[in-house]
Amino acid sequence: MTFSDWLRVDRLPHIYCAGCGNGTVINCTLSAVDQMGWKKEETVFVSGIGCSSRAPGYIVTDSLHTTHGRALAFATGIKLANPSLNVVVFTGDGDLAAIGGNHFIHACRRNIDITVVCMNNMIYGMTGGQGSPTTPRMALSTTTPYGSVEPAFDLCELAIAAGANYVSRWTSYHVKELTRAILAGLRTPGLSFIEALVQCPTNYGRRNRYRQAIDQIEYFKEHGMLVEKARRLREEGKEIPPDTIILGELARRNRPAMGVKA
Ligand SMILES: Cc1ncc(C[n+]2csc(CCOP(=O)(O)OP(=O)(O)O)c2C)c(N)n1
Ligand code: SF4
Repeated sequence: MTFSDWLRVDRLPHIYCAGCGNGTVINCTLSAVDQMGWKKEETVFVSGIGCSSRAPGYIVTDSLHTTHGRALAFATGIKLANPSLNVVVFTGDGDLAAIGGNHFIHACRRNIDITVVCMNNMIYGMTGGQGSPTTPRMALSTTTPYGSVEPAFDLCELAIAAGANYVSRWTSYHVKELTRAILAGLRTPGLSFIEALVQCPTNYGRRNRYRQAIDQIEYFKEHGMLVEKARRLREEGKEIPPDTIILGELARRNRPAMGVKA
């Protein structure tokens, strides 16, 4: 099989805007799932609400497109009721860290054996571009027309602090690395969290100097720094520019996990 065998082609065309980064993340995830050799009838995709959360609707397996922010609560229920299922969650930064923030930290604390792929476009895309918990300082959105004054969450640091077994960050530019990271997450027992920064040309890019999708992808390429290099620079007492995106595997450990297959 290839990743395209997992797509529900009768649901096409999809709702995504031209240049949206979400499709890249869906492809990377399906490629990783395909490499696991999982059966479709043993795999479930779960999501909340948002552009990112529309992803399970395009995949042939059983899926739950739930209420906003509650994907992890539903995923927890599926996994605890039937641990033999492979459960993958698609979510957005608003879905995961705003309305769903409480579910996020507790799913990590419980270390439930699911893989969570967050398409972080730093905005509420579906509802027209409101600021989210990951909107960078001074970024423009419909709710921060003079620039966001709030500090943004680092989703990966949050997942690590809360107890997830595997945590990694890449972007829609880093297709091979992102696919490998998702594969590593699928293989790791316990909660795996993969953050994928994605461009949203419609509601983030055009308000923040990235008029074309490629402009934001180039930003990801130029501002990404491997975590190993960032650690080395810190050890040497050197400064890391504040807009640096730290990339790579940020945590891999073996805390006791819930819902692991027998
Ligand atoms: C309980 C509830 N509150 C608010 C909404 C409206 N709503 C739909 S999607 C969304 C935000 C989506 O943002 P994000 O999760 O980051 O996904 P994106 O669309 O950016 O991929 C909101 C607030 C809703 N559907 N349900
Ligand atoms: S609004 Fe943004 S996130 Fe939503 S489909 Fe369009 S480009 Fe993608």
